[in-house]
Amino acid sequence: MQYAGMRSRNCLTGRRRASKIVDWRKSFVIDSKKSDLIAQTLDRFHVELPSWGFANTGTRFGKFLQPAAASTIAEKFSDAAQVHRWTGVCPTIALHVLWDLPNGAADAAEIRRLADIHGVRPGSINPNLFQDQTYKFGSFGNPDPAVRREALDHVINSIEIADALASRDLSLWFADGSNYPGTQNMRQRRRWFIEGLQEAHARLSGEQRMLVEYKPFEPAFYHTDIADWGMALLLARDAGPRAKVLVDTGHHYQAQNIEQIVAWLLDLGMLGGFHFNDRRYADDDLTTGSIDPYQVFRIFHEILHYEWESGTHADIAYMIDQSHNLKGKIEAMIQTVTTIMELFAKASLVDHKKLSRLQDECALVDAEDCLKDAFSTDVRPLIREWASAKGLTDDPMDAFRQSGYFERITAERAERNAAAVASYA
Ligand code: RM4
Ligand code: MN
Ligand code: MN
Repeated sequence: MQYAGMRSRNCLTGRRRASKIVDWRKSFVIDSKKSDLIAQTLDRFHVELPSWGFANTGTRFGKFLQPAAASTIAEKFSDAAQVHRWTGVCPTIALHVLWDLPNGAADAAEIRRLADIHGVRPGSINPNLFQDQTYKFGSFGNPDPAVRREALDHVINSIEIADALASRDLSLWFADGSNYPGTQNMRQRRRWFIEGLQEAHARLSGEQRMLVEYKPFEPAFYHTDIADWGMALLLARDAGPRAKVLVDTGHHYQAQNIEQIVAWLLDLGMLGGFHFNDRRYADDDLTTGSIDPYQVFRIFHEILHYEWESGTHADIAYMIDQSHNLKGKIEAMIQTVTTIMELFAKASLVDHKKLSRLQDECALVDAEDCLKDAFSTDVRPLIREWASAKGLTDDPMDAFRQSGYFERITAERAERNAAAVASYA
């Protein structure tokens, strides 16, 4: 161990090591640069909250009902506004059409009213093509043309909702697939998907985009029609220029290199957005960074490295897609947002110029350490500094807990939630 002012010799080179005082001055200079970098990075960082993350959701075996869970869209807006109030980086909420706008575009006026009250805008619009009985054998890939039409009409209605709410992104996830080999024509279903996506794409206007999400399995257990990023990419290209790929971090096989997918999609100009969550096994929808924070850091690093190299801003919709069966809904969301901010801030500290040089030189140890130095930096004091300068609390979780909001909604909602259905069968 070294102490301030102590000098010692490097055992390999025999050269004198710099004293701690010099190190300290150096780190002070770097720290003020770091705090500027982090402030610039966080100033332009937003992450979207999912309306469904505040509701009682569970596993396929059942739900553990929480007394404070939101069950109306008004409650979801109110809860999302809490997360934004204390973190300052969540100005939008993703809406799931069937769950949040059961009357379609007719509900848009109510959504706008809630947005005004709570200061949180509607974000991506998520059609629901998996819940109705009619979708038992799929939606866009269903062999029945009447069901395919119904699915397309729902997507078109969703685009009308997006129009009415000035929402930019239509976020498409399809549960389509099959459970048994030989039971469906996969090539034919691909062509039906192209038809449906092209027709939907033709309805987009203004700044609107279509995000195509992929998932390897669940609810279908033999084949999924959009199983991976390659299929999503090809379908998005077929759909039209406003279609991009959405990467849900929980939708990959074990050991898949997600940041490589991100790097490729960036290079191709086809990365539209993210659904953040974490997983240990499958699509577990655990809080982001709870299992593997380094993975999220590596994803952010690829994005920021791309931006540095290309001198462009990557126009990516950062969204959370989580449901919390055990943790308190709002606390889990604050924890998630805080973690995402930390990992994004860490990634902004990578010395890109140095890293590029080390990559060119194939200086493996130094290049890897360049990345890990940023990951190992405790950015929390710098984020607190940024938050205070913005007039935000420097401890979102504590501020939320002190606010009394949780106690109030628990008292208001407990009775209704206790009467909800929790069973699996
Ligand atoms: C899916 C997928 C979708 C989400 C639904 C609820 O697994 O991640 O994005 O809307 O879950
Ligand atoms: Mn998702
Ligand atoms: Mn999912």
